[in-house]
Amino acid sequence: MTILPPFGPVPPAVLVPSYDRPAVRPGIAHLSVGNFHRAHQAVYLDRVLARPGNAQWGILGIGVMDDTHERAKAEAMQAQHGLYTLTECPADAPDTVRVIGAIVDYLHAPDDRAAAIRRLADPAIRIVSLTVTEGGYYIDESGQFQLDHPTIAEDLARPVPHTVFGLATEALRLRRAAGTGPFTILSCDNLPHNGHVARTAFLAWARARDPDLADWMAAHVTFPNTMVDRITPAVGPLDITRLNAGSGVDDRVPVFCEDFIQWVIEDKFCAGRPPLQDAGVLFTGDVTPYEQVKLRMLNASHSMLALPGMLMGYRVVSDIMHNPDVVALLEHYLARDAEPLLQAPPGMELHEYAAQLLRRFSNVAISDQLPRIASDSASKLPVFVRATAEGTLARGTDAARIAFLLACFAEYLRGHDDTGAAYDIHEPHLAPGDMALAADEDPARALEMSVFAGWGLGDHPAFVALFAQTRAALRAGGTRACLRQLVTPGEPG
Ligand code: CS2
Repeated sequence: MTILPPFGPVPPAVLVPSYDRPAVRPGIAHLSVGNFHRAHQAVYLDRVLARPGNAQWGILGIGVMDDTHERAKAEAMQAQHGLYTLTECPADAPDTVRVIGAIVDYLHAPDDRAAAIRRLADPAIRIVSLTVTEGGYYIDESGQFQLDHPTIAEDLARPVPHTVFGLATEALRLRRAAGTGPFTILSCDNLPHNGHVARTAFLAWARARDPDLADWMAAHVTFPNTMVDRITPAVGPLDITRLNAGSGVDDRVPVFCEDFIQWVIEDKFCAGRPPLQDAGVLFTGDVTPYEQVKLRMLNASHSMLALPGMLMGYRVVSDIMHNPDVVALLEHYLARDAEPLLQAPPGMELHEYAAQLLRRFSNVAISDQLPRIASDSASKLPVFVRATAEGTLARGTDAARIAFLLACFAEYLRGHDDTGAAYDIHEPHLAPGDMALAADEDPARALEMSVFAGWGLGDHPAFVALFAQTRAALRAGGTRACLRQLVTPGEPG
């Protein structure tokens, strides 16, 4: 038994940090500490800290959202001194449980935002990373930062801002005044060119606040693009009990995930970086092919599972992977729709990547949740599916699978599955009026929803007709029958 305060005794099978944790100081501040951060970036930093000479690269976790869930997480992380268990679940081998020690300090910004800004201004902080979700960058369909969005407009008027853009900008103001130099802003969200998107958002916020400071940021702050990957399910109360029973540790905030992990980063760090290459990170001059493959194959497949799956009554990813029609849908989508528009990154083979995805989704040990993936589809579909939809329509190839997915999204918004069972919809970024468009008696009007703005779908009357027919088929015969038609060779979808 290892005694690891404040966990107390930790069973020998649980791996614990091998390094001198009290000597570790934060060099990275992470904004918005979700499960994904704790299962992904924190794991790489844990590996970095396990090697000698890297004690300056601990993580300061900063909670940003002012809600009870975030506050409870902050209290638990503080009570546990930043420690938590991560259970990694391979498909065909026993789970591994490790205590991750990389988060050495944690603060909840809404408690004292000025203090959070001062911590970011500490010269020891050389990277500010963030995971704020696809919709968290306030970028519209033409790639502009939404300065007139109420959340942003309100924040710009506050002396002490609340948003990640404001916290980082005000910290950079202090650093410039003190001559301590910039930090790198490192987006770890699922967006193409997430560094460019972050740059657009942070600089636009700063420019609206203080053009002179924005110029300084534009000249000094770097925003590397990154591709991140690790399937990390949500953790509910039953999971906590199950995970703690498995680990033998009494952890208030355990996390679990698959055993696959990948991080590809552009090497553009204005204030230095940890030797992440020693921890398995791939550095490259151009992340584009990696992120495109990941977003358009993995994440789009996830949406392709989640939206039809919710309607068919499935709630668990590995369960729906037993449905041969669903597997055929994914295989066809990947091979016929997504792959022809992609370029394989060096050393990668797209068919093999697709086959590996199907194996990852089938992993019963993680039993990932379809509601998690379906949530915020209004932000996800433009990121994961738009390019494939546009490419398919431009090439004039079969758009039936895309019409099916978008039609399932519109039907999903009705809030109940084909058996009538209700589910919760979490769509914080749907614009007012979108729900009415989805429910309009003319099924094609759903294509006017804000989520499809800029896709140009209305310029393709054949697609609009196909979409309307697919919705009619979903309503008339149910999702399973509609899918069966779509994947059965010889029968038009
Ligand atoms: C999922 C992702 O939320 C989603 O839509 O596709 O969270 C996915 O699990 C991760 O990107 C995997 O790296």
